[in-house]
Amino acid sequence: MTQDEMKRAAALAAIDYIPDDCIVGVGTGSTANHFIDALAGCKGRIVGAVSSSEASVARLKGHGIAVFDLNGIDRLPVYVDGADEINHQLQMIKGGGAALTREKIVAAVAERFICIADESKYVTVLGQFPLPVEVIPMARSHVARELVRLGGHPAYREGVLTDNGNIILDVHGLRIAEPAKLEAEINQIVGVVTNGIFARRRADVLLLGTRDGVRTYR
Ligand code: ABF
Repeated sequence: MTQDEMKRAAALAAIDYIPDDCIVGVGTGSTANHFIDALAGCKGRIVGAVSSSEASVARLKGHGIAVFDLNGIDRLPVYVDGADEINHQLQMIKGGGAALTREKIVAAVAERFICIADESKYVTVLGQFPLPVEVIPMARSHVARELVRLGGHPAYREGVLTDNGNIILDVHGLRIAEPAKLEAEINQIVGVVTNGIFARRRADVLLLGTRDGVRTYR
């Protein structure tokens, strides 16, 4: 089984978690793309979606799925998205696709976060994947210096602007033993919009695509 087949299997399994007649929160990335394609097959039983990126909006609309503004809805029963790393407490690093801030906003609203991933994403300690931090452009050097003080090695992601018009610093060399603490510390740096640690709002369910099938963790 290839990595992409494991991603697809996890994405298909997420369809069982979608209640009828609801608006579904939809994430970003190649695993989320498999989920969007699967959602198209049962679009008659949902009202529509809210999305965490312009790329996913385009894919949803391409399938004829209605896309709603998050500000216009009362509740969001479920959000389905991928991750760059997820630990055994279902805390994640996200943002490899640069959509972390919108992902965190949609995740905050959702009653249930279903993470879909292939087995390579499941780790004991977060931090092998460089931590993405979205930063207001004029604060780039200041934030980079503060991230060095926290023990990281930030790298400017050249040529990338987020959907919100900001830049991304990818922080290498962190061993994230206390994800919730570091999430809060980095968010305190002036100029940071948000960082890619999802610990305060972790996933509720992980559907992990493995060579032996999809495993469920709660
Ligand atoms: C989004 O897509 C992210 O937050 C994460 O960066 C990425 C995962 O990528 P993929 O599904 O392509 O492996 O969910």
